Amino acid sequence: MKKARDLAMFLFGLAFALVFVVTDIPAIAAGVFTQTIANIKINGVMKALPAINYENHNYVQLADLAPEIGYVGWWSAEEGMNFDKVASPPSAIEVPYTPPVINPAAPIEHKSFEGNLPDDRAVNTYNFVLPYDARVNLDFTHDYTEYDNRTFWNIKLIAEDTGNIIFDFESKDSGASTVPAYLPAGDYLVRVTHGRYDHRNTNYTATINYERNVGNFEAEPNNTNGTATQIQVDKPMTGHNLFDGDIDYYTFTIGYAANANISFTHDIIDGSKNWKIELIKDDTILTFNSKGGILNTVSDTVTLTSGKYFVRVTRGDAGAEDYTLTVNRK
Ligand SMILES: [Ca+2]
Ligand SMILES: [Ca+2]
Repeated sequence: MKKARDLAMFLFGLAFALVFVVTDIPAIAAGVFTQTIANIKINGVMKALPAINYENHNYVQLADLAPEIGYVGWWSAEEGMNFDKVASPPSAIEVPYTPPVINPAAPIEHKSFEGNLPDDRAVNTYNFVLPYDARVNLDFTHDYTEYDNRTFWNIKLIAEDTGNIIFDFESKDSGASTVPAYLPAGDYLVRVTHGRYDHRNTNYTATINYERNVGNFEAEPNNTNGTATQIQVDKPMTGHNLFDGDIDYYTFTIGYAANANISFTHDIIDGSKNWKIELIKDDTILTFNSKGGILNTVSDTVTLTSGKYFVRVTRGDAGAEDYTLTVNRK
Protein backbone atom coordinates (compact mmCIF):
# COMPACT_ATOMS: atom_id res chain seq x y z
CA MET A 1 0.00 0.00 0.00
CA LYS A 2 2.86 2.35 0.88
CA LYS A 3 4.52 1.52 -2.37
CA ALA A 4 1.34 2.37 -4.20
CA ARG A 5 1.07 5.67 -2.36
CA ASP A 6 4.69 6.56 -3.19
CA LEU A 7 4.01 5.89 -6.81
CA ALA A 8 0.91 8.02 -6.63
CA MET A 9 2.87 10.90 -5.17
CA PHE A 10 5.56 10.51 -7.79
CA LEU A 11 3.09 10.57 -10.61
CA PHE A 12 1.13 13.39 -9.03
CA GLY A 13 4.30 15.50 -9.00
CA LEU A 14 5.13 14.43 -12.50
CA ALA A 15 1.74 15.58 -13.66
CA PHE A 16 2.40 19.07 -12.40
CA ALA A 17 5.86 19.05 -13.91
CA LEU A 18 4.29 18.33 -17.27
CA VAL A 19 1.71 21.11 -16.82
CA PHE A 20 -0.99 18.86 -18.17
CA VAL A 21 -4.59 19.78 -17.89
CA VAL A 22 -7.30 17.18 -18.08
CA THR A 23 -9.57 18.28 -20.83
CA ASP A 24 -13.29 18.23 -20.97
CA ILE A 25 -13.42 15.22 -23.23
CA PRO A 26 -17.05 15.55 -24.32
CA ALA A 27 -16.36 19.09 -25.45
CA ILE A 28 -13.90 17.93 -28.06
CA ALA A 29 -15.50 14.62 -28.87
CA ALA A 30 -17.65 16.16 -31.59
CA GLY A 31 -14.99 18.54 -32.74
CA VAL A 32 -13.00 18.91 -35.91
CA PHE A 33 -9.29 18.65 -35.35
CA THR A 34 -6.18 19.35 -37.25
CA GLN A 35 -3.04 17.37 -36.71
CA THR A 36 -0.10 19.03 -35.11
CA ILE A 37 2.96 18.30 -33.00
CA ALA A 38 3.18 19.14 -29.30
CA ASN A 39 6.62 19.61 -27.80
CA ILE A 40 6.38 18.52 -24.19
CA LYS A 41 8.73 17.29 -21.49
CA ILE A 42 8.42 13.73 -20.27
CA ASN A 43 10.68 12.78 -17.38
CA GLY A 44 12.69 15.86 -18.17
CA VAL A 45 13.20 14.97 -21.81
CA MET A 46 11.65 17.12 -24.52
CA LYS A 47 9.67 15.08 -27.00
CA ALA A 48 7.69 15.94 -30.08
CA LEU A 49 4.46 13.97 -29.90
CA PRO A 50 1.61 13.78 -32.37
CA ALA A 51 -1.20 15.94 -31.13
CA ILE A 52 -4.49 17.32 -32.29
CA ASN A 53 -5.33 20.96 -32.28
CA TYR A 54 -8.87 22.07 -31.60
CA GLU A 55 -9.92 25.66 -31.06
CA ASN A 56 -6.40 26.74 -30.18
CA HIS A 57 -5.75 23.93 -27.72
CA ASN A 58 -3.41 20.99 -28.22
CA TYR A 59 -4.31 17.52 -27.03
CA VAL A 60 -2.10 14.45 -26.84
CA GLN A 61 -3.72 11.06 -26.86
CA LEU A 62 -3.20 9.26 -23.59
CA ALA A 63 -2.24 6.16 -25.49
CA ASP A 64 0.80 8.03 -26.77
CA LEU A 65 1.93 8.85 -23.25
CA ALA A 66 1.20 5.65 -21.42
CA PRO A 67 4.47 3.90 -22.33
CA GLU A 68 6.39 6.87 -21.01
CA ILE A 69 4.76 7.53 -17.66
CA GLY A 70 3.29 4.11 -16.93
CA TYR A 71 0.48 3.13 -14.55
CA VAL A 72 -1.64 5.92 -15.81
CA GLY A 73 -4.87 4.16 -15.11
CA TRP A 74 -3.92 3.29 -11.57
CA TRP A 75 -2.81 6.83 -10.83
CA SER A 76 -5.87 8.40 -12.32
CA ALA A 77 -8.09 6.25 -10.18
CA GLU A 78 -6.16 7.37 -7.12
CA GLU A 79 -6.57 11.02 -8.07
CA GLY A 80 -10.16 10.66 -9.12
CA MET A 81 -9.29 11.44 -12.70
CA ASN A 82 -10.57 9.28 -15.46
CA PHE A 83 -7.35 8.12 -17.03
CA ASP A 84 -8.32 4.49 -17.09
CA LYS A 85 -9.46 4.44 -20.72
CA VAL A 86 -5.95 4.91 -21.88
CA ALA A 87 -6.21 3.30 -25.25
CA SER A 88 -9.66 4.54 -26.08
CA PRO A 89 -9.80 7.88 -27.89
CA PRO A 90 -11.01 10.50 -27.33
CA SER A 91 -9.35 10.28 -23.92
CA ALA A 92 -6.82 13.04 -24.22
CA ILE A 93 -4.93 15.52 -22.18
CA GLU A 94 -4.28 19.10 -22.96
CA VAL A 95 -0.74 20.33 -23.31
CA PRO A 96 0.50 23.88 -23.47
CA TYR A 97 -0.37 25.58 -26.71
CA THR A 98 1.54 28.46 -28.16
CA PRO A 99 -0.46 30.22 -30.81
CA PRO A 100 1.40 30.62 -34.08
CA VAL A 101 2.71 34.10 -34.67
CA ILE A 102 0.37 35.54 -37.22
CA ASN A 103 0.58 39.04 -38.49
CA PRO A 104 -2.65 39.55 -40.38
CA ALA A 105 -1.22 42.64 -41.99
CA ALA A 106 2.12 41.23 -43.02
CA PRO A 107 3.91 44.09 -44.75
CA ILE A 108 5.09 43.70 -48.31
CA GLU A 109 8.88 43.88 -48.32
CA HIS A 110 10.99 44.96 -51.28
CA LYS A 111 14.49 44.24 -52.52
CA SER A 112 15.85 46.16 -55.50
CA PHE A 113 18.82 45.52 -57.77
CA GLU A 114 20.08 48.28 -60.03
CA GLY A 115 22.41 47.88 -62.98
CA ASN A 116 22.93 48.04 -66.70
CA LEU A 117 24.22 45.74 -69.40
CA PRO A 118 27.49 47.09 -70.80
CA ASP A 119 27.53 44.95 -73.95
CA ASP A 120 25.31 42.59 -75.87
CA ARG A 121 26.64 39.45 -74.17
CA ALA A 122 26.53 40.77 -70.63
CA VAL A 123 24.76 38.71 -67.97
CA ASN A 124 23.95 40.34 -64.66
CA THR A 125 23.11 37.97 -61.83
CA TYR A 126 21.93 38.97 -58.37
CA ASN A 127 21.54 36.78 -55.29
CA PHE A 128 18.38 37.07 -53.30
CA VAL A 129 17.56 35.24 -50.07
CA LEU A 130 13.84 34.92 -49.48
CA PRO A 131 13.74 34.84 -45.67
CA TYR A 132 10.35 33.12 -45.37
CA ASP A 133 7.65 31.52 -47.48
CA ALA A 134 6.01 34.35 -49.34
CA ARG A 135 3.89 35.64 -52.17
CA VAL A 136 6.46 37.02 -54.58
CA ASN A 137 6.42 39.09 -57.73
CA LEU A 138 9.07 40.97 -59.68
CA ASP A 139 8.93 44.47 -61.18
CA PHE A 140 11.36 45.72 -63.79
CA THR A 141 11.75 49.42 -64.59
CA HIS A 142 14.40 51.31 -66.52
CA ASP A 143 15.47 54.71 -67.70
CA TYR A 144 13.71 56.28 -70.63
CA THR A 145 14.43 54.78 -74.01
CA GLU A 146 13.48 56.40 -77.27
CA TYR A 147 12.30 53.15 -78.84
CA ASP A 148 8.83 51.81 -78.41
CA ASN A 149 7.82 48.20 -78.27
CA ARG A 150 11.26 46.71 -78.48
CA THR A 151 12.36 44.14 -75.95
CA PHE A 152 15.70 45.19 -74.58
CA TRP A 153 15.87 42.99 -71.50
CA ASN A 154 15.13 39.44 -70.51
CA ILE A 155 14.64 38.85 -66.79
CA LYS A 156 14.52 35.56 -64.93
CA LEU A 157 13.93 34.58 -61.32
CA ILE A 158 15.54 31.21 -60.65
CA ALA A 159 15.42 28.94 -57.59
CA GLU A 160 19.09 28.41 -56.90
CA ASP A 161 18.98 24.89 -55.47
CA THR A 162 16.74 23.34 -58.14
CA GLY A 163 17.46 25.59 -61.10
CA ASN A 164 13.71 25.97 -61.60
CA ILE A 165 12.82 29.12 -63.47
CA ILE A 166 10.05 30.89 -61.59
CA PHE A 167 9.70 33.92 -63.86
CA ASP A 168 10.99 34.43 -67.40
CA PHE A 169 9.82 37.63 -69.05
CA GLU A 170 10.89 40.51 -71.24
CA SER A 171 10.73 44.20 -70.66
CA LYS A 172 10.21 46.79 -73.31
CA ASP A 173 9.36 50.45 -73.45
CA SER A 174 7.53 50.91 -70.19
CA GLY A 175 8.93 48.14 -68.01
CA ALA A 176 7.14 45.01 -66.87
CA SER A 177 5.76 43.19 -63.83
CA THR A 178 5.13 39.52 -63.21
CA VAL A 179 2.13 37.87 -61.69
CA PRO A 180 2.69 36.65 -58.12
CA ALA A 181 4.05 33.21 -57.27
CA TYR A 182 3.91 31.46 -53.91
CA LEU A 183 7.47 30.50 -53.10
CA PRO A 184 9.30 28.73 -50.29
CA ALA A 185 12.02 30.48 -48.33
CA GLY A 186 15.43 29.96 -49.87
CA ASP A 187 18.07 31.22 -52.26
CA TYR A 188 17.05 32.73 -55.58
CA LEU A 189 18.82 34.39 -58.47
CA VAL A 190 17.66 37.34 -60.53
CA ARG A 191 19.29 37.18 -63.96
CA VAL A 192 19.15 40.04 -66.46
CA THR A 193 20.31 39.63 -70.07
CA HIS A 194 19.59 41.39 -73.32
CA GLY A 195 16.29 40.78 -74.99
CA ARG A 196 15.84 40.66 -78.73
CA TYR A 197 17.50 44.05 -78.98
CA ASP A 198 20.43 45.27 -77.03
CA HIS A 199 20.29 48.62 -75.39
CA ARG A 200 23.53 48.85 -73.51
CA ASN A 201 24.22 51.16 -70.64
CA THR A 202 20.63 51.99 -69.90
CA ASN A 203 20.06 51.77 -66.15
CA TYR A 204 17.37 49.43 -64.89
CA THR A 205 15.95 48.41 -61.53
CA ALA A 206 14.67 44.91 -60.77
CA THR A 207 12.54 44.85 -57.62
CA ILE A 208 11.38 41.75 -55.78
CA ASN A 209 8.22 42.31 -53.74
CA TYR A 210 7.43 39.66 -51.15
CA GLU A 211 4.62 39.22 -48.67
CA ARG A 212 5.05 36.70 -45.90
CA ASN A 213 2.92 33.57 -46.03
CA VAL A 214 1.36 33.37 -42.57
CA GLY A 215 -0.64 30.25 -43.39
CA ASN A 216 -3.00 32.09 -45.71
CA PHE A 217 -1.23 31.16 -48.97
CA GLU A 218 -0.46 27.84 -50.56
CA ALA A 219 3.10 26.58 -50.13
CA GLU A 220 4.60 25.34 -53.39
CA PRO A 221 5.65 22.78 -54.30
CA ASN A 222 2.40 21.10 -53.34
CA ASN A 223 1.90 19.02 -56.47
CA THR A 224 1.54 15.70 -54.64
CA ASN A 225 -0.40 14.58 -51.60
CA GLY A 226 2.93 14.07 -49.83
CA THR A 227 3.72 17.78 -50.14
CA ALA A 228 0.19 19.06 -49.57
CA THR A 229 -0.26 22.46 -47.98
CA GLN A 230 -1.83 22.18 -44.53
CA ILE A 231 -5.21 23.85 -44.21
CA GLN A 232 -7.60 24.20 -41.34
CA VAL A 233 -11.31 23.74 -41.36
CA ASP A 234 -13.20 27.03 -41.58
CA LYS A 235 -10.06 28.98 -42.54
CA PRO A 236 -9.63 30.30 -46.09
CA MET A 237 -6.57 29.41 -48.17
CA THR A 238 -5.41 31.25 -51.27
CA GLY A 239 -3.43 29.82 -54.18
CA HIS A 240 -3.33 29.64 -57.92
CA ASN A 241 -2.42 27.23 -60.72
CA LEU A 242 0.36 29.34 -62.10
CA PHE A 243 2.09 26.94 -64.43
CA ASP A 244 0.90 24.25 -66.79
CA GLY A 245 0.66 21.12 -64.73
CA ASP A 246 0.55 23.01 -61.44
CA ILE A 247 -1.61 20.81 -59.23
CA ASP A 248 -2.36 22.11 -55.77
CA TYR A 249 -2.89 19.66 -52.92
CA TYR A 250 -4.18 20.69 -49.53
CA THR A 251 -4.70 18.48 -46.50
CA PHE A 252 -6.63 18.55 -43.27
CA THR A 253 -7.46 16.01 -40.57
CA ILE A 254 -10.60 15.70 -38.56
CA GLY A 255 -11.00 13.70 -35.40
CA TYR A 256 -14.64 12.76 -35.66
CA ALA A 257 -17.51 12.61 -38.08
CA ALA A 258 -18.62 15.98 -39.33
CA ASN A 259 -20.65 17.50 -42.13
CA ALA A 260 -18.69 19.78 -44.40
CA ASN A 261 -18.66 21.47 -47.77
CA ILE A 262 -16.08 23.39 -49.77
CA SER A 263 -16.49 26.94 -51.00
CA PHE A 264 -14.31 28.19 -53.84
CA THR A 265 -14.06 31.86 -54.85
CA HIS A 266 -12.07 33.86 -57.38
CA ASP A 267 -12.33 37.04 -59.39
CA ILE A 268 -14.56 36.96 -62.44
CA ILE A 269 -12.55 35.84 -65.47
CA ASP A 270 -13.31 34.30 -68.84
CA GLY A 271 -16.34 32.13 -68.21
CA SER A 272 -14.93 29.24 -70.22
CA LYS A 273 -12.07 28.76 -67.77
CA ASN A 274 -12.68 26.14 -65.12
CA TRP A 275 -11.12 24.91 -61.95
CA LYS A 276 -11.70 21.35 -60.83
CA ILE A 277 -11.84 20.73 -57.10
CA GLU A 278 -11.76 17.25 -55.61
CA LEU A 279 -12.10 16.08 -52.02
CA ILE A 280 -10.21 12.85 -51.48
CA LYS A 281 -9.76 10.42 -48.63
CA ASP A 282 -9.00 6.92 -49.83
CA ASP A 283 -11.25 7.57 -52.80
CA THR A 284 -12.66 10.71 -54.30
CA ILE A 285 -15.57 11.82 -52.16
CA LEU A 286 -16.58 14.98 -53.95
CA THR A 287 -15.84 16.62 -57.28
CA PHE A 288 -17.07 19.95 -58.57
CA ASN A 289 -16.09 22.64 -61.04
CA SER A 290 -15.80 26.36 -60.53
CA LYS A 291 -16.45 28.38 -63.68
CA GLY A 292 -14.49 31.51 -64.46
CA GLY A 293 -17.62 33.62 -64.71
CA ILE A 294 -18.98 32.61 -61.30
CA LEU A 295 -17.54 34.35 -58.27
CA ASN A 296 -18.36 31.82 -55.60
CA THR A 297 -19.13 28.12 -55.94
CA VAL A 298 -20.16 25.94 -53.02
CA SER A 299 -20.02 22.15 -53.17
CA ASP A 300 -22.60 19.72 -51.89
CA THR A 301 -22.42 19.01 -48.18
CA VAL A 302 -21.00 15.61 -47.34
CA THR A 303 -20.53 13.68 -44.11
CA LEU A 304 -16.90 13.01 -43.31
CA THR A 305 -15.63 10.34 -40.98
CA SER A 306 -12.51 10.89 -38.94
CA GLY A 307 -9.24 10.83 -40.81
CA LYS A 308 -6.96 12.66 -43.16
CA TYR A 309 -8.33 14.35 -46.26
CA PHE A 310 -6.90 15.98 -49.35
CA VAL A 311 -8.33 18.72 -51.54
CA ARG A 312 -6.89 18.77 -55.06
CA VAL A 313 -7.25 21.82 -57.28
CA THR A 314 -6.42 21.60 -60.98
CA ARG A 315 -7.09 23.83 -63.92
CA GLY A 316 -6.90 22.96 -67.58
CA ASP A 317 -5.31 26.24 -68.54
CA ALA A 318 -2.75 27.68 -66.15
CA GLY A 319 -3.36 31.26 -65.13
CA ALA A 320 -2.35 33.80 -62.59
CA GLU A 321 -5.76 34.25 -61.05
CA ASP A 322 -5.89 33.55 -57.35
CA TYR A 323 -8.55 31.33 -55.90
CA THR A 324 -9.56 31.00 -52.27
CA LEU A 325 -10.95 27.77 -50.92
CA THR A 326 -12.45 27.00 -47.52
CA VAL A 327 -13.53 23.69 -46.03
CA ASN A 328 -16.59 24.69 -44.07
CA ARG A 329 -17.82 22.71 -41.12
CA LYS A 330 -21.59 22.57 -41.34
CA1 LIG B 1 -0.23 26.50 -57.05
CA1 LIG C 1 1.14 23.27 -56.89
